[in-house]
Amino acid sequence: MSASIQSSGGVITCRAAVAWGPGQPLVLEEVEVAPPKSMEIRVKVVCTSLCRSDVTQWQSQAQPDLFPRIFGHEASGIVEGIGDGVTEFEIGDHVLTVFIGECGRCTHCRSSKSNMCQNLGLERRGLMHSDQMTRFRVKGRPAYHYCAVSSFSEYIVVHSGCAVKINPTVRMDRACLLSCGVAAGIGAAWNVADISKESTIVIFGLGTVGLSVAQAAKIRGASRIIGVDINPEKFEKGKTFGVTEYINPDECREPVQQVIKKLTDGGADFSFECIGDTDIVSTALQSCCDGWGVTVTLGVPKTKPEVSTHYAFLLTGRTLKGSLFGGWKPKSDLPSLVDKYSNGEIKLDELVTHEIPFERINDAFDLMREGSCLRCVIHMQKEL
Ligand code: COD
Ligand code: ZN
Ligand code: ZN
Repeated sequence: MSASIQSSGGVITCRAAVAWGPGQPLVLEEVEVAPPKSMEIRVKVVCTSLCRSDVTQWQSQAQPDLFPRIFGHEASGIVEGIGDGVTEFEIGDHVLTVFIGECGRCTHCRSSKSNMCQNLGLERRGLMHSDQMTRFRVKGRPAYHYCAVSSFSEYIVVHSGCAVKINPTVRMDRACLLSCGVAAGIGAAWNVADISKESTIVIFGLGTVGLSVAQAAKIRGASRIIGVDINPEKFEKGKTFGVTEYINPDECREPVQQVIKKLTDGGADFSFECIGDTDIVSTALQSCCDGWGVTVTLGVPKTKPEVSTHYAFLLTGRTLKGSLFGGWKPKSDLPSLVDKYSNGEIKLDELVTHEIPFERINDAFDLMREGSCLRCVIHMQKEL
């Protein structure tokens, strides 16, 4: 079964990896992809990497009604079709998809202080922003989207505000990493924490996101970058990204925040929660210093969404900051981040631990769940 384009402006029949229920292995199915509506584009997905939140949401029992569903959101592709009113893209443009868009018109898009577009924000109901409908059909039924992207399909329809045109000479199998996790980590360090030279950093979780915080902190001239992870294998890779010290909380005789306080003479300047565990938010807050310590949260919680901490940790001058997509405005900021990769200023290649053809997409889920994978790039269109 392979993509058969019946007519460029009409419905496309292609393959998609469909989840029929929470946690059920994906099944490659023939799906119909509608043509793009007004202000939308249709994209031929070239590469998609598996992000932790694809796995978290696929496993979650919280929205059992949103199946069959097509996950995936960290992706690069080529514009195949253009809906009415779209002037920004041409057929053949190389793009990254993004899970929060930039309409360019709303209060938040017009403010330099926010990337929380009011029209194209994080989509949680499995539908398209514009009409609350889906563009996929499988076995005669509608299939739900994920983050209004659904890149585990050979062709997808996205709002033109949720795609970013990139330099066509950049490797698509690497640029896709910048469409979510890596950009989120780098932006958390640069935009949200605004790390200063010589500062001390603690990063909870050395997955792709935590390592991206580390490389961004190193570029800013941080003097100590302490990585905390229950998997000791993560430290070796961490060194490549600037991690200078490693703590395994399972091997500590006292709470990890106490260990960090002793190591840093009272606490770090900045700490980052990159695990997706809201209990760690309080640990991260306690690991930074009184007075000016800043904790940035990046993780999408895997389970409990509430954060709880003693008020005293705030009263003594710490700041807790939330962030989504590292504060980047995707259209305004991502192209220059892609250029930084091309110029060798930021690393992506070292985060790609696995590459597989689309047919083996379930292996990517297994690898991430086993903890043996940073990013697995799924090649949608070619045999490997
Ligand atoms: N203590 C220490 N380390 C731990 C613990 C623990 N209790 N539990 C897990 N870990 C380690 C794991 O060993 C692993 O190394 C790391 O934490 C987590 O890494 P990954 O590979 O599972 O996940 P990432 O790095 O891809 O990102 C995970 C986040 C949880 C941060 C995820 O929410 C995310 O990608 N967020 C940022 C991007 C964003 O804004 N997303 C929104 C749409 S996706
Ligand atoms: Zn907007
Ligand atoms: Zn993601």
